[in-house]
Amino acid sequence: MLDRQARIETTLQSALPASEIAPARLHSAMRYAVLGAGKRVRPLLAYGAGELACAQIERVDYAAASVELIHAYSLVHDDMPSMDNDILRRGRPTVHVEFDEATALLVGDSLQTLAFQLLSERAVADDASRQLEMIALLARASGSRGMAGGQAIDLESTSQALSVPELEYMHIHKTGALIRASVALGARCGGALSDAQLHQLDHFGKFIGLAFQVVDDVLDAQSTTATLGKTAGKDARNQKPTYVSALGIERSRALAGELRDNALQALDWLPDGGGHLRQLADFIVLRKF
Ligand code: GRG
Repeated sequence: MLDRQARIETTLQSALPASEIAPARLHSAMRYAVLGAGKRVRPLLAYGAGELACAQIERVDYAAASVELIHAYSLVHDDMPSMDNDILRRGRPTVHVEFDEATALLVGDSLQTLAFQLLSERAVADDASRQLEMIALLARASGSRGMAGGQAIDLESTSQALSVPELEYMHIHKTGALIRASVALGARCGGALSDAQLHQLDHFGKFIGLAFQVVDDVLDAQSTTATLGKTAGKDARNQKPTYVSALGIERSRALAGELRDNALQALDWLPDGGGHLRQLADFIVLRKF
């Protein structure tokens, strides 16, 4: 993990425009939003899937970076006053606090387009049609039928008691779609997996994406702001429907374990039993921040 985290840091460093390049304030803010913090879960998943597909790691670098850029953009916009209105992210002031709101908006826009620039300009796949498939995959996962749509449902759901299937629907989109896309993109950087294996890997991505969010809900309820590096206890304060509000802590933890088990079962069909993805599934479910 440390090796891959260092790799993605280097890739992101070089992909982001230097702070001195005009417009310097925007570029500084983009670098502030992306570099030096974050668990890099999505890139780690892309590297894990790329390994199974025997992908050249240089290809996975850019696919992984594109997903992390989309993730970073979503955090910047999510923290803004018109959405979650938060002042702390990754242990630091949020982008609109450190810079200003207009800059934060532009940071999100620019990170999103940089993601698609990387995925289209760099050689990330065996051929052009596979590369186009990857671009479409990331677009679908990020847009109104994926992450942004999930965020819209989240915003509409404040103060409402959602059922577990409704929560699942929201989270599969808001958080799950990009995690699932990370696995799918990494796997498409190489050519070693059959369609059936890609399908199994997609099951893994779907289950682990949902498990990630269930754990996130538990951490928000149980952990501290210092440990998380973001404001804890926010869901209850903002009357957000979560797995914890629907099921309680213990049943939410049990659900995360079941989702992890389902994810691991899907990996049984893959080379090396899924390799590092097995350990990443444990990291996602057992993490403390
Ligand atoms: C604004 C279009 C738009 C979408 C926002 C993902 C999202 C949608 C908002 C983030 C809000 C949030 C806290 C969601 C819970 C799950 C989540 C994405 C947590 C943060 O991800 P981590 O834990 O963060 O991977 P780091 O900082 O480690 O990268």
